[in-house]
Amino acid sequence: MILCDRVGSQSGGLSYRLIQLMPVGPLRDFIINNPAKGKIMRHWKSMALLFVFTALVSWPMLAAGQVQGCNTVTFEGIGDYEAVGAVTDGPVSVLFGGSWTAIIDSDAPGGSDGDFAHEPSESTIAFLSDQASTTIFFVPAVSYVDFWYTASPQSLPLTVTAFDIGGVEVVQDIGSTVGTSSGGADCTGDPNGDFCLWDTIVLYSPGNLIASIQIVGASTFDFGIDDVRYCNEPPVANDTTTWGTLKGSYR
Ligand SMILES: [Ca+2]
Ligand SMILES: [Ca+2]
Ligand SMILES: [Ca+2]
Repeated sequence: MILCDRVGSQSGGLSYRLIQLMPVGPLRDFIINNPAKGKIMRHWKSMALLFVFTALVSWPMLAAGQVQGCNTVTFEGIGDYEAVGAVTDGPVSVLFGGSWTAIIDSDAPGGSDGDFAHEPSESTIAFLSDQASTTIFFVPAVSYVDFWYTASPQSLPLTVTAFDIGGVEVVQDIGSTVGTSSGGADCTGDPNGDFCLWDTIVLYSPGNLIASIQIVGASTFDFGIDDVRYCNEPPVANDTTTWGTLKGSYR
């Protein structure tokens, strides 16, 4: 609501009119509601940002086919307890809601109290510091998303749902692997870290329909994610031929 107030105070300026032009859906909600983006919007860069987002969302046929191969958000390089924010690598921007926060392993330089181990890409992962803004957007939309997660038993099952640009559910996956040694996972730290066992979530919806995803824990949000990979087509595995057999076999 911060951005909404600020935009409103501009008495119908260009930023406000651009937002109104965007299709109603989760991306529009993100720009309006995300506090981190609200700060950005106060500056002149907001104009360029809005033009890019509006163009990408308004011309999906143009955007489709621009993604070649896959890209991965590793969270490396983001500071301890810094908001993840927007990550652009190639033609797709991945926008993490303001609740997504980077955290560095306590065993690694720059880390403080990251209580995890054996992260897929050392030594930074992301977790939800609260539940205020938890959606992850892909602009433009993609066909395939996978990522690694580690979770406490209280957070399981993790329900991961993908939505199209209109907010309609397109595909869902469930994570049920206990990731903490204190919760019974057969793993140790590196040398420290209770969250030490990782498993994968895979979402596939042909036709570049995945515009956003939501990750919801059962009774808590005590989980972390790493290596969020996104593609226009499922990655080719070593000796598998369909995406359904990829899970747990291609990494
Ligand atoms: Ca560790
Ligand atoms: Ca580590
Ligand atoms: Ca990482």
